[in-house]
Amino acid sequence: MKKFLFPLLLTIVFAFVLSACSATTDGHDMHSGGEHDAGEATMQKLPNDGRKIEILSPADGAVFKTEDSIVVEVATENFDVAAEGNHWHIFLNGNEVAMVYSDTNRALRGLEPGTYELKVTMTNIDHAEYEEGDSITITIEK
Ligand SMILES: [Cu+2]
Repeated sequence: MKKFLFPLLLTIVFAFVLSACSATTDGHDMHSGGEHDAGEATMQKLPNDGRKIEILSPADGAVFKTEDSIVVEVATENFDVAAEGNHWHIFLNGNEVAMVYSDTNRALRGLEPGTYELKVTMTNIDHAEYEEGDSITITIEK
């Protein structure tokens, strides 16, 4: 009986890990591109060299309802978001949720209640990020 149970347990654990992985991958579908899932965490950060990005809205500490559309608007200096390949990334609690090309705003919807660190970074055509971004904290209430 024990000899049978152990592989069965392994299979269950493995299936669980697999489903957890695919759930994470689904989240990445919010990317407008989505072609840079692999190796992102290990990708080297680029020095800013005078490039700046600032979150204009929401305000730091802003509170929203779950049904709200949260418009993230940024301003950049020495970084043209409309230039070929240039774009910026939005992270919620460290998870990348959007890549924005040729625009300085993006609406986020359907966030679960909770407190989130909302972070933005400028990135080049290869999705390599400039190390200094900007971040604020927002809260979503039911
Ligand atoms: Cu990117």
